[in-house]
Amino acid sequence: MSIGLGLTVTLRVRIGAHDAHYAGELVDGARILGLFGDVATELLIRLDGDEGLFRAYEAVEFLAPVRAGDYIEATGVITKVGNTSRTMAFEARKVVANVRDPALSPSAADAFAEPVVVCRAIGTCVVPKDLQRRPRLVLPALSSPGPELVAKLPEPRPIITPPPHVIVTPPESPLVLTAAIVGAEVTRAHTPYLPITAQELADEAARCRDAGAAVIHLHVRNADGTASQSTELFGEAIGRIREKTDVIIQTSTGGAVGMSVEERLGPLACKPEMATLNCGTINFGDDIFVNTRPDIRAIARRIREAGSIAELECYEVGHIHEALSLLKEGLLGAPLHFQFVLGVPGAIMPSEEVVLFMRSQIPAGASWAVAAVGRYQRPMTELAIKLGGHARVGLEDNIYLEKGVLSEGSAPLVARAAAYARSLGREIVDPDRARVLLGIPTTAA
Ligand code: KMH
Ligand code: ZN
Repeated sequence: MSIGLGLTVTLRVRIGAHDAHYAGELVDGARILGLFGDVATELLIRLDGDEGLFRAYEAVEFLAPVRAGDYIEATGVITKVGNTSRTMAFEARKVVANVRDPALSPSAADAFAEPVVVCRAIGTCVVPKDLQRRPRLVLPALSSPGPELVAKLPEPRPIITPPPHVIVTPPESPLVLTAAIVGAEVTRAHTPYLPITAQELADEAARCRDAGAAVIHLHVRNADGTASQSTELFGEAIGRIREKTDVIIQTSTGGAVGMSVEERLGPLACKPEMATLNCGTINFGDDIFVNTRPDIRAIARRIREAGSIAELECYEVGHIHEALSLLKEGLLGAPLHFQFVLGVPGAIMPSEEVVLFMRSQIPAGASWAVAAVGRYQRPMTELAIKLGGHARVGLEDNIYLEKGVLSEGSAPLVARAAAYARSLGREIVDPDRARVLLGIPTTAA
């Protein structure tokens, strides 16, 4: 996997009077780029054990003036790791400034309740292969300091790099990431990283949660690796997941092609917080994934009886319209949660136009996400995140991190989506926040 994705560093500095370059004590934009250079260097040292070189900025935006006396917090996050290149997103925020009110002392200054973003940039650094001294990642330094260090620090102690979730841009629209960790079709022959036992599923769910997933889309497998919808196996997997992590568990009611509807509904006896509702029949590769209109209605009723929230799997535009019929018939409650499943061979193929059109068909207040198959997963995930939707990644839909490079489980795919989202300033929500957004009663958790 691409170690280093999502790695985040923050520096905080006071801009001195000697930095003021223009009228009104205004500071040169280059001073902020200098801070980004220092942030980038620390990121490279943590990842590669080398200072590396800054190669290019792809974009720089100056958004608010910086003046002498301002305290600037500069954050960088690694969003892409190539063989020698490391792409980073940067943000600088003003957190303290002089008041500059003639009625007050010239030394009067305020700490802001909300930081002001002064600059954003995206840039690429390079560490030549022969200078890389990996693995160097010093993760403990990125989280809160340990108790021994805290005891030695003067109070208050705000200067240690804060954990990533408090240093990203404030949310514009919160993002729910779902990890589809196993599915029904992928086998160990496709990838050795597929979780199969309840313990493996729980370990992977916890890794995905740590990487940013709030929801786990869950299938289970028999001991021989074949797909199952057995209540007992789901119960065991859910129990193990619950021991390790607080994710929302969304069980499949799709199962595998060829299963009867009754068989597919096995997990509902576990009363999961969420369950999928497949909204139509499609060619599924060379098979047919059958969801007749009466089946869909029967499954919708059973999901409701289980007290679960339905996620509406739409593999075609018409499936959205079917879901809207169910809403009218009273079989679903608003707000609806759509998953646009794109790229199943035999069904609709992914593209921006398709996503925009599908989005245009859902009612106001409904949420939407994209789950795209195979090589479409990454670009469609990024598109959905850019457009304000939610996203699902994971081995069920795609086993590769890059062309020809297997992802070591679903967590690296989640981490990459999360890093991309952070680079755009989207807040990645934790399971509890996702429960509120999805209307899941917290008592069921
Ligand atoms: N395995 C597919 C045939 C769902 O989980 O609800 C169906 C599926 C959808 O995976
Ligand atoms: Zn599934």
